[in-house]
Amino acid sequence: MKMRVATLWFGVALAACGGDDGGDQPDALHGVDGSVSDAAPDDCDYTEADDDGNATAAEATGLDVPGAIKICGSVAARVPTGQIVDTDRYAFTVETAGPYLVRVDAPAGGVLALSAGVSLAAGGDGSFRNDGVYIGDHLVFSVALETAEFAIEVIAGDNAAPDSAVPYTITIVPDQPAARCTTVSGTAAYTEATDTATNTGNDMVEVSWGPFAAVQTAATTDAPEPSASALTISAGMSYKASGAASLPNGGTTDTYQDRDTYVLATGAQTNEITVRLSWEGTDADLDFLVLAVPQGASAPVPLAFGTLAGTSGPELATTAALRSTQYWVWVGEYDATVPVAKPYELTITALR
Ligand SMILES: [Ca+2]
Ligand SMILES: [Ca+2]
Ligand SMILES: [Ca+2]
Ligand SMILES: [Ca+2]
Repeated sequence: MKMRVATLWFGVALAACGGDDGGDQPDALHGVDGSVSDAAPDDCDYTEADDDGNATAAEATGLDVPGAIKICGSVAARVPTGQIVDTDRYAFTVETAGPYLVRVDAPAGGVLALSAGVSLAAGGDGSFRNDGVYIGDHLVFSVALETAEFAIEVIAGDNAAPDSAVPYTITIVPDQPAARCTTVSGTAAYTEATDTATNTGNDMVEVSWGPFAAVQTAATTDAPEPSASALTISAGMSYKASGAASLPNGGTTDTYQDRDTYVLATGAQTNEITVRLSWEGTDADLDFLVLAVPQGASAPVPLAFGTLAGTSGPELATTAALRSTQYWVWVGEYDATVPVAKPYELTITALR
């Protein structure tokens, strides 16, 4: 991970929450109506017990992985402080190092502005591991964890107190991201086609680290690859796209060389996607982002990061997504390496 730290994702929620009907939704967190119980399901391994205290001290759940964990909590109907309605932290122990898949389901959440992240329970610099943003009805992310005590932090934001508490469940299970998203043989569903002779035809986004920033290019001559039709992702299916980080490249305006942007679309039943970026050799550090399609000239909001620091692929990331919605997948070759022409392959799949 290139120096990313935990982020408050309210801007993401504003950009991404639209509901499955595709309509424009207000950006506020809305409490559920009275017909939805906020009682915890009875199959919880642990139930939130100290809502006031868990903003500062993680509740000790006594749970450990690789056994599956299910934590039940709720976003309190509290007047926000600095737009934060509720922060809930829970500690758990990792007995076996490896990748884990974290989900926060809040099907009654409506347009919750909610994020969750995993960090070392001890805190401090370098403790952050990964996070995800709530989109539609849940959030999901994969995270590699070492043997240690960790805390998962759920943050809910709004401009006013929700009408009522919003229940959620956190599940943490062992993950096999590479097996979930294996490469696809045969002809690619889409091949990069509009990068032009300068390799800047599809750049769209400049990405910098330290601190992280993603902004649209100043150029008005670039456009995303017209790949939405070929890359409409149905749940349970996998799709291949092929492209190349090529020379010449877009230069040193950011911390990447060639930058390539593709449009993908979720199918009517698809509410999360996994992206895999792979390449041959160990002489280039390729990264990708999944981005909400920006409105106008606004900065595109990243939903998932495939940005490990290293020249050995693949990069993998999983994110929640709205159904029947377009997103950008952006691929870049990181500046730290000597520029080389590097073909790559994207695999995009959906568990659900
Ligand atoms: Ca709390
Ligand atoms: Ca709470
Ligand atoms: Ca290219
Ligand atoms: Ca390009």
